[in-house]
Order: sequence, then structure tokens, then C-alpha cells
Amino acid sequence: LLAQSTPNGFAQVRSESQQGDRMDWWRNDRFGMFIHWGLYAVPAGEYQGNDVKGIGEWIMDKANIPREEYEKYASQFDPQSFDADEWVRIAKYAGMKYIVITSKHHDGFCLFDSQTDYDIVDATPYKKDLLKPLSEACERHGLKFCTYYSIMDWHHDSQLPSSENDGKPKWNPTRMVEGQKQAYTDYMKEHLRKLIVDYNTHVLWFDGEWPSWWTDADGKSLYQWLLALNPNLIVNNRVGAGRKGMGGFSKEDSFAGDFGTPEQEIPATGVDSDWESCMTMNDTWGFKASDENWKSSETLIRNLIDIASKGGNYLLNVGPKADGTFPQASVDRLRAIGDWMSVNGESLYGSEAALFRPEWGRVTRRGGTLYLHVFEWPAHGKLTLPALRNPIRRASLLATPETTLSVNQGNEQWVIDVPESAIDPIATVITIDVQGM
Ligand code: FHN
Repeated sequence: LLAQSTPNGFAQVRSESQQGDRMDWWRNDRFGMFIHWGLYAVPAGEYQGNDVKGIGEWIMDKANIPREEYEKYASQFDPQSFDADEWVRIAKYAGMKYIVITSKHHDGFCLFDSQTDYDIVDATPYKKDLLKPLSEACERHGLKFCTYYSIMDWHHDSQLPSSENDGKPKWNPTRMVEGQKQAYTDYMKEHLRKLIVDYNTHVLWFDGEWPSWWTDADGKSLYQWLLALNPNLIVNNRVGAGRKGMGGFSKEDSFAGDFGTPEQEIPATGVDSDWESCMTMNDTWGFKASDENWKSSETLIRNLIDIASKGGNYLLNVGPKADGTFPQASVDRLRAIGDWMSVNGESLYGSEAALFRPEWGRVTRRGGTLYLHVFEWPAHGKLTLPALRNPIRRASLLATPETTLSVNQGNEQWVIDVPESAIDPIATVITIDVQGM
């Protein structure tokens, strides 16, 4: 593997020309919070007394709910416990640097003050915009506010259910009423303009781009329209129909978008372009009371390390409850992640991918420093890694930098003596300062 890599064993993840551009903060920050929140939090996965299979935010489709019936959830959506600062504090403590929230999911309901009445201000007893306070809280706490937007819209009159099923609709993929494409595109652009100009979104995270009627297949005209509104905006690769399924990368370079979007998966190897894996903590994006299949905080932290070691970003999802609070299981995991990140985050933020992935863990690099993330502690406390061409200046523990570790620098491999006392059961980080790298 080393033979294929650049002299010091690292992928040239991006050319110098890409440095100093609008994506730099995004590449540096590595870790964000995804928030799926909307009317679907009211039924929370249950309809007519039955648990509805599948992800919570798809209940309108999975339970074949007609639009006018689904709309009634708006009269029950009253998140009096919503506290934007509390949400941002939880994300910030976890080490997250940006928040991507569903401004409008497939059900068409807007969490912001849109130009229609199917939104949080006009259709609910809450009567207040949810995105404006969240955008302002992000600004106060130094996180980037970003928005998810679904192109597919099961509520808009331009879109029809795909089939009649026992007299009830199936909403995915929806069919477009003839002659309505421009009208819907104009409707969508009004939302997008507000999100950019009034809400200061830093990333537009498109989704729902698969219906055949989406006329902007390569996404280029919409992408160019968006960047004309804000040249610093970042847009994912779901702005057009270029995404190759859940693997998330575009079919080829001719599709618009600034980063690939693997979903619920992590690429097997490093990728020399910008990408972000979006993943859930349990099995649903939108809140489902019955979904108790929670990943451990160890798994979530190791996912973050694995992704960073391959040059990607991790967008980890929270599905808030209808009252405006995060599920306790999410809060507990985010605190555990923050406990680990408060000691070890420097090994991930602004790091570069490493081409080698030892069996004991993952490696990242920042400038002349390697960070070895040890998941599986080596037998007899001897950690081995392939010898790089440049000699080591010093090896230490990131958690206790004053602790110097002894290294035997052989021609083929380096052997580092690691004390049993250093073990962090989630991941122990060893810092290697390499000369001339
Ligand atoms: O259908 C959506 C789904 O509800 C969820 O929003 C995920 C998150 O990226 N995206 C789509 C499935 O690919």
C-alpha cells in the first residue's frame, strides 16, 4: 500500500489549487449534526394504533396517508420545549461544527416562514419560525447553520401519488402534473432564496432528487443560480440526479455539486474528492418512539475516526421529538462523543486522509504529525506500523502529551511500546512527529 502512496504514505487528498477556497471551513470541520424534524415527529412512527414500518419521516407514504389527513398533524405540532441555544450547545459539546436541519422534507411542510400557509408559522399553534432562532443560535455559538431541502414534495399540487393503492395514495416517486414543472421550480426557488438571503444557510443539502420529472438532471442550472445568490454557498451532489444510489458519489464529473453524499455507509477506502457520510444513531432519521436500535457511542466515535482517516466528513443525525427536545438516547451519545473529542479532537479537525489502514485502527495526519487511533490494543503492548521514509522525531500520547513513547525504527516497520495504562477503550490516540514531512 505504501508503495502506491505519496512518499510519506499519504493520499494527496486535494490539489493545492483547491486550498483557500469556499470549502476550506467545511473540510476542516469534519463533523456536523443532521436534524430531521417536522410534522412526522407527531405520529412518531404510529398510525391508527399501529407501528408503521420504515423510517419515521416517511410515514405519510408508508401508511398511505392522504394529504388532507396528514395536514392535521400541523394542528398538534407545538414544540413549546424547543430551545435553539440548548440544541446548539449539545452539538457544540459533541465537537460538531455545523448543523444541517430539514427546512422542508418530502412531506412539503416548512419549518420556516415560507410564502405559503403550509408552514410552522401559519399552520401550527406554535406560530413561530423555528429556523431563524436556530440560525441565530448557531451564529452566537460559532457553528455554521445549514439546511436540507427536498426537491420532491408530496404536498404541492404539482405532484401526484405514484399509484392508487386500495383508494389510498403511494407518494413515492410522485408524478408531476403536466405543465407544472416550471411552476414548481419557481416555488422551490422562492424557498431557496429565503434560506440563503434571510436565514444565512452555509450549505444547501438537497435530497429527493430522484423523481423522473426533476428536469434539472445535471443540476447545473440550479447550482449556478444558487451560487449567483451567494458565491460562498456549498451545495451537495443531490442538486441534480447524479447520485449513484446510497453510495452517494456522482455518476461522473458532469453532474453539479460540491461533495458526495454516502448514506448510512462509509466508503471502504479513502476518496480523493470531497464527501460526507450521513448516518443515523438508530434506524430512523425522523423521530420514532418504537425505534430503540441505538448504536453505541463507541461505534459512533469510531465511525467519525474512520471517516476522517479517509478524508471525509461525518453528518450524524438527531430526530427531535414533537415537543422540541432531543431523545435522551441521542443526548447521552452526544455527551460521550464530546467527552472523547474534548481530549482527542485535534487528531481529526483539519486532518488529511492516510492511505494505510492498519488492522489495529486508523491513521490521520496534520502537517508533520501522524495520529494513530488504536481501536484494538496490540498484544504485549507493541504497536507496529509500516516504516515511513522520514524518521520519527517523537512519539507521545495525545491525552498526556508529556508522555514520550519509545519507538524502534526498523527499515520495514516501526514498533512503538505502548503502556497498558494508556488504553482508552474507545480509541487511544498516539501522536507521531515525523521529521521533514
Ligand atoms: O428519503 C430520504 C430520507 O428520508 C432521509 O432524509 C435521507 C437522509 O439523507 N435521505 C433520503 C433517502 O436517501
